[in-house]
Amino acid sequence: MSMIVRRLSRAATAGLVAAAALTAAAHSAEAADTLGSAAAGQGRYFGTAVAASHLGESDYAATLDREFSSVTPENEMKWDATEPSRGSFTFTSADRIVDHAQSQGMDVRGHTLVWHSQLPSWVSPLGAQDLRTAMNAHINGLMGHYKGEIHSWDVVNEAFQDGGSGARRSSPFQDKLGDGFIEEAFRTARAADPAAKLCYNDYNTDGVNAKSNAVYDMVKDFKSRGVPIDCVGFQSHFNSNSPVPSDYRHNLQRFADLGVDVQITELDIEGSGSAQAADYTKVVEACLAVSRCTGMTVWGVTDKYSWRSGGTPLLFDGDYNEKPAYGAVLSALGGSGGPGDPGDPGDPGDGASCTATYTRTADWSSGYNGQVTITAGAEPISSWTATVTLPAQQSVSSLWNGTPTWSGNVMTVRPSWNGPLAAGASTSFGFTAAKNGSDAAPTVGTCTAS
Ligand code: 9MR
Repeated sequence: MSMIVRRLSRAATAGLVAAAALTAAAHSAEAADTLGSAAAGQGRYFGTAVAASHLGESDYAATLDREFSSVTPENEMKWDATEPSRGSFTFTSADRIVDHAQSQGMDVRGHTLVWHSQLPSWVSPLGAQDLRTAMNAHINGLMGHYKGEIHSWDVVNEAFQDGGSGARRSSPFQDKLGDGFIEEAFRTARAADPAAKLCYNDYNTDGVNAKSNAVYDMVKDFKSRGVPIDCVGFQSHFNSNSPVPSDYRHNLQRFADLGVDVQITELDIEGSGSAQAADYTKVVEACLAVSRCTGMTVWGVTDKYSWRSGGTPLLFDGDYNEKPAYGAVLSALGGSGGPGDPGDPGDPGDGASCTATYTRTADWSSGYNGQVTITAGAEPISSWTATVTLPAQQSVSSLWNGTPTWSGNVMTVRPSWNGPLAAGASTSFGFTAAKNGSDAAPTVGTCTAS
């Protein structure tokens, strides 16, 4: 199909798109308990990277449609996917994502037009003048096809080097066209779709460092000379080697102060439990503290499809369960998982919950010490109840950090001082039992939370 035909047919569906957006807005008004609706309450979008190949998986699509208000195609708009041979554009996979997003009233971020990676092999050998022509034609091809349909475009991606130099990264564009290729790409992009926000996007620029200083200087220069740029994307791929910087908010703010929007574009944080949740909270709070931070995008729906799946860096586990990090983000966004609203009953599958696990912490011939650890689920909880069934012969002589009531050999334990728990946080109670001839372990029943 030629690009022109596709452009006309995309434009013809615009009325349907507007209707879908209205439906989604009405839905979010009554359900302030999802990432997208909570972020909307803060005047922000909350997005995710999406792969077209997973849209047919019902749990994937259901989680995406329920929670997110923006999507970024993870690979489908890149140069190798859209113009694998010169002048021949293929939009099948990218269109699938855009069509899905529009049917759900979601925004679309375009990613990415000019990048040294995922380039088809025909690009690198081109001579300077030909490369310039090809770059502009690629920008025009993509932005023309999606004209009026993309909220923000990552026009240039990752053009600066890591390390302390603040230099531009070597790439066919840099090496043949020099520093000016970035400016040229932005000018071409503005003309191709004046309605789209034009972003520069990079990683390891999340705190103040030589690389972010170099990007800062470029944005400042662009603003002073009237080169069109509207936003800077901070990818925000974090792990123990690259933690959330302590000056993250300050860095976002100094870019915003140049007169551009800032967006968190590819957020993921390796880890688990309350530590991961706390890091996510820091990121969300930083964005909310900067009025020009217009939205956040996590780099995938579920840990199992993450580019760093081994590091479980996302908000939903491989079975699409909400992780403690999910509750933390929702809470930080002021959603109904917040500390003032634990166990929201209008939130099916997202109520207050806890788990209880048992370990024997000391053992001697006539007795033992047992410990039960209570861990809150994806929402903060105000209280918990756990049952422990002891073998018939055994008896408990003392119990600490909990309040027991007895029914036969079943003890029901409630908190003494340690009822409220943050999402993913843990407490424990302990007890001393006499074996009276039975060395068997007690069984811990279901933990209930409120
Ligand atoms: O998540 C993307 C992964 O599926 C691709 O294999 C990879 C190829 O380079 O790109 C990943 O996305 C990258 C994004 O486009 C730019 N910033 C870094 C992301 C993670 O590598």
